[in-house]
Amino acid sequence: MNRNAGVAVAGKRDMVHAASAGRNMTSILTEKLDGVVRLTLNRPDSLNAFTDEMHLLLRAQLEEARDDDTCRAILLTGAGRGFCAGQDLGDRDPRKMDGPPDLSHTIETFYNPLIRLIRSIEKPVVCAVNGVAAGAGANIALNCDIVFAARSAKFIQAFSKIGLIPDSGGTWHLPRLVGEARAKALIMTAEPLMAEEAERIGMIYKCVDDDALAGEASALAERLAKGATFGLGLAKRALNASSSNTFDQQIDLERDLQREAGRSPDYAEGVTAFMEKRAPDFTGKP
Ligand code: LHQ
Repeated sequence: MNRNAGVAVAGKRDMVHAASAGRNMTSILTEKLDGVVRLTLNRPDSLNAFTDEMHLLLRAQLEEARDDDTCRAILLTGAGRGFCAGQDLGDRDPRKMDGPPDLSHTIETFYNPLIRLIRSIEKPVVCAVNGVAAGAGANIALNCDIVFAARSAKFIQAFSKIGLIPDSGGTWHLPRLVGEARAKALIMTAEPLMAEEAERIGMIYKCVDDDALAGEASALAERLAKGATFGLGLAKRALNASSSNTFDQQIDLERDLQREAGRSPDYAEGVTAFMEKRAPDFTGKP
């Protein structure tokens, strides 16, 4: 059993906000500390399975973090023993419907906007997978920039067990991250993949001991938040574009983005600090 209860926040909090999803339920916790906005999926009794309301709250919090100049990195994690079990199936139970559901509506309204948003935010998005990540929960994690997972966590492409195909970018990320052979097997068998193996095959950045997850993920997010975050955002833009660009298009894009990066105060500060043999003091400003 995973002993993590999400990523705990130590020290002084700049802001603590609990986004309420009604009926005394607080489905997204938002905390800001040292330039990092930490968003915690918080429906632990359902392993943080997504409701529509939770989607809207998470999206709103992400948009706020995106637009907040003092937020320079985002950390996503889950409360309790799971990270996220994907869609709350109780909310999409065909027995409660008049006819066959149109799941494309759910994807279009909730999952795709969330996935696109995370990918488009030009700030590092770190994910701390504190326990099981199943269905869309697994693929939302893989859509983040840097993924840590607790040793007890597992990733399950659970979709095939209920007759669905992977969504939330799973069919895009998985073959790129782990190769087509492994992607097909994970998708078709829905077998759990333990965090250690996920790291070994390159699906995630790092598997860490359960007790170390909160500290390691927070430390990296805080370190990135103090870094040259304007440049990190441009690097994310370049990486996002690389999969659909030709080599020539990509190196042209690198040229253009490097022009922007080179004009930033962080470049001036980085080189000055190097020459003066001192630590840089980056602002992340364009
Ligand atoms: C849940 C869920 C859950 C509700 C655990 N919903 N309650 C997009 C488009 C539109 C519709 C469909 O979906 C999608 C995207 C998707 O994400 S499809 C995939 C949906 N997710 C799944 O199929 C995973 C379902 N869950 C599981 O297979 C297991 O719960 C896993 C393997 C994640 C964890 O197993 P255990 O550790 O044995 O925990 P558990 O099964 O006992 O779950 C704990 C509780 O959480 C339990 O409630 P209870 O009241 O009995 O304690 C579950 O019912 C509830 N829960 N997942 N997705």
